[in-house]
Amino acid sequence: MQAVEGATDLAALEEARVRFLGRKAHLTVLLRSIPELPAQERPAVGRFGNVVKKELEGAIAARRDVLEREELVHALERDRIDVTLPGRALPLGHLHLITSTQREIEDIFMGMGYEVAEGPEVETDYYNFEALNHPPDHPARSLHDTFFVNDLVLLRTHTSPVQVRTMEKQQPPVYVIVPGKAYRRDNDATHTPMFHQVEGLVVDHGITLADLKGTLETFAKAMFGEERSVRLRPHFFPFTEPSVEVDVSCMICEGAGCRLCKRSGWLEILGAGMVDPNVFDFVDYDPEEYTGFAFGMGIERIAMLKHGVTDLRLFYENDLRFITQF
Ligand code: 2U9
Repeated sequence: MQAVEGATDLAALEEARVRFLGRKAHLTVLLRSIPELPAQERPAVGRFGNVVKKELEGAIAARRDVLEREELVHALERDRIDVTLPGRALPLGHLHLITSTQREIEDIFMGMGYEVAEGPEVETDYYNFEALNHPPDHPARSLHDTFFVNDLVLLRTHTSPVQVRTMEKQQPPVYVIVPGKAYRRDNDATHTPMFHQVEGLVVDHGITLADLKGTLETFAKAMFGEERSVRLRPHFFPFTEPSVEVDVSCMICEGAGCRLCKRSGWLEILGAGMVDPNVFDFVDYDPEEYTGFAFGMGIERIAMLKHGVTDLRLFYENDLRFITQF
């Protein structure tokens, strides 16, 4: 009983059990030898031996109970988990700079009341060129500049077909911007075969070039800072007349002249113009009643100017060292 009560762990208790109740224990040997005893001694020895055995077994079971409980308490103490500790942060992705720039541009124009429209990237010659006043021999229509699927089907070279489709579906007023992918057979340091554009179209009563300039100045200030101003330079596009290229005052040198703006103080950010009346004829808008302006910008170029990215290819290499900076 002393050995059982004095056992301080389960291993010591098991040792005591083997010693006093195991196959070679005195008591076990004694009980096994009962048949060999004189007949009149057998009942007393048997009874006494079994009482001792029961008592020992009871004491061992009780002690095991106590020791197992103690062991559980220790284990719980040892393995305690602090559930209030913060978890390990999972690596979280984010929008690509092209996508976030596109959304930023969309937000600025939505703030001016524009709707966002989208359309197919695989287009017909009619929507991509003909309805946009490109003559049959325009160089953009050549196999050299455009990805053709067949004679009449192609990858859109700009998002302008969506504006044509929008005008076919609704009457003025139109205030719409069109973000999306465009495709051209170009591949060098400043051109990729696929790129992103946001174009805009406004058609309403009495729209003038002054509305165009005011709108684009509002955009340039929202995108590049309130201190910016814009200037228009004459240009040519088949779908607008007059046409302009639009510059924003350089955000690095504030117009003084630096390396980024090639000493001019100005950076080209987009093209624009008043919608050519021929384009209205294609969609059955009356050019005597309505006027409109349109503009187009490359999202990659806007993102590069705003964030000082110097190589266009970085946008498409998926190098996390670049992507995660934005
Ligand atoms: C309709 C009528 C007119 C869209 C326009 C531009 C000027 C322009 C370029 C900017 C850089 C393309 O991404 S870029 O290479 N775009 O300069 N785009 S006006 O004019 C339209 C469009 C649709 C019905």
